[in-house]
Amino acid sequence: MISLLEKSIIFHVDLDAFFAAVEIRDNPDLKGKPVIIGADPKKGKGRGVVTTCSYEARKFGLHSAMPISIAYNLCPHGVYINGSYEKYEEVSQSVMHILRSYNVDFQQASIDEAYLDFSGYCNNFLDAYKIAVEIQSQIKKEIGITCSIGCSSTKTIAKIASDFNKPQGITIVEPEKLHEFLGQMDITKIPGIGKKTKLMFHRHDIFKIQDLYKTGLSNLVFMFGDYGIWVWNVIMGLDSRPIRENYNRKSIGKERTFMEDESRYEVIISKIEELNARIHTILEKQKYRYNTITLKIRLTGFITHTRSKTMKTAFRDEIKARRELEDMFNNFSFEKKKIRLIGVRFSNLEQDVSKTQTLITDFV
Ligand code: TTP
Ligand code: MG
Repeated sequence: MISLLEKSIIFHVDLDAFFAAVEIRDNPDLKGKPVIIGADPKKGKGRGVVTTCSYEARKFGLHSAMPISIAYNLCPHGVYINGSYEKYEEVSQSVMHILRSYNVDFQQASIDEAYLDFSGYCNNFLDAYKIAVEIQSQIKKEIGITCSIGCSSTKTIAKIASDFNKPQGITIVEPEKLHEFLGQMDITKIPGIGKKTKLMFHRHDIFKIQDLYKTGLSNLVFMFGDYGIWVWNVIMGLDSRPIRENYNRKSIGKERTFMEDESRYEVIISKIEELNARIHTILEKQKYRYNTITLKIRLTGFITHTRSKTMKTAFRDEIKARRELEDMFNNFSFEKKKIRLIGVRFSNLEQDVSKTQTLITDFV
């Protein structure tokens, strides 16, 4: 079946094993080795999780969000690196600069992915393929890392396509090949159908995308209401979400200097909680979600340390943030020094999507 959006040519560019790729680029000795970015594994006793890992590490079953202790047990000989978010942000900006230079509608979707609308630029999907090759080789040559590219007539299908053949893949899905491409995939390949929502479909014996096609629009609407319409539009290549530049690097934070340098755990923790709560009131009011949480600790003598954690998906959750901040603080060893100042910051802000727009998040 041919989609109504046949003429749209949308790219989704996603960097391969991004944080790990930057570390390997900067230290060629790591090439070919399982490289894991995340918390300190402390010989299997560490807390925290894997942020990402190289494809060599993935062969041992490692993946993002896996507890670092499990990762260590599966791959004790891996190279474990804490990572430097600032460096990755810088590399990300250079990549985005290259992509923006194509001067087509552009939307950065996270630190390592972006959408581009090449509809007016390419005449057909063969042209699109040539441009994809060019983008890949330019990023490789100028930045020294690789990416995978998906290309189709909607953002969602382009995203599924970029993930289809990683690393260094190019996957073009022409509208008439959509059913063939998606049919055998598990429904969780659709961004927006996760571990919980899939159960809703399983109850109706829908496991693969081809089961959704077989069910048909009217049954999907009967079963799931608006959500059924949304999923149908996705698999038919009809969800025409606009490409808009909205990735926002703004941040919001607060800090407090103690009247006297402080060492009491409860006092420091309650100050962190207070700052967290105050910032969340503002974030709530201004409808901002964030990807990165940073805790700043200044010790007596002005030595300042920061600890950050970045999540792939933006969120706004005071309790979760408090837990993350407490973890960062508990893992920080300040060797009996007193604390002069404490700060909390949320960055990589994204504004909530307007209610008038039909996005996955409206349904999930
Ligand atoms: P992803 O694109 O999800 O992963 P990736 O680039 O490491 O690997 P892939 O080849 O499968 O695309 O995320 C991009 C970067 O974002 C990743 O390198 C590390 C970071 N990240 C987090 O900080 N937290 C997370 O939960 C995830 C999934 C990623
Ligand atoms: Mg990636």
